Amino acid sequence: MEKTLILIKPDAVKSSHIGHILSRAESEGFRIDALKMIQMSKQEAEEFYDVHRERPFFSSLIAFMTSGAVVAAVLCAENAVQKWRELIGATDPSEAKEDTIRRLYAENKEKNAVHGSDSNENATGEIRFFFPD
Ligand code: 3AN
Repeated sequence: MEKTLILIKPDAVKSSHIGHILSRAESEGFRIDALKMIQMSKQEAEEFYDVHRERPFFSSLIAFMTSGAVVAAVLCAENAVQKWRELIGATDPSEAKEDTIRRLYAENKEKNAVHGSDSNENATGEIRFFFPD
């Protein structure tokens, strides 16, 4: 069994999609191993998205990610990292496949409803970041 770190981002929290997204995760065979709702500080958001620091959208992304609460969860399944990435779809919801979570719930490339770790190595680091215990 593999683990991945997911976030339900402020846009999806505000538009009342937490339940839909967690329910979809469970119905697709993921087990929720850890779960919490938090308000990220600017410093935490900057650390989490450090790889994007030089990108033109960085400051806007940080403002968005700190604009409201996020839900962080550890999901467990076989091949969890890739399986969740497929379920959420492309970064840009207009390019995401039908019935993917981003296609259903995301507004645009920035406000794109959910996050998922992109490798096992990053999953380990991101799980430790949100669930240090
Ligand atoms: P993904 O979340 O699909 O792995 P990344 O890692 O390329 O996408 O980007 C991280 C986050 O940065 C995205 N989830 C999105 O919120 C934001 N982002 C990515 N590309 C853009 C962009 N061109 N304009 C605005 N925000 C972006």
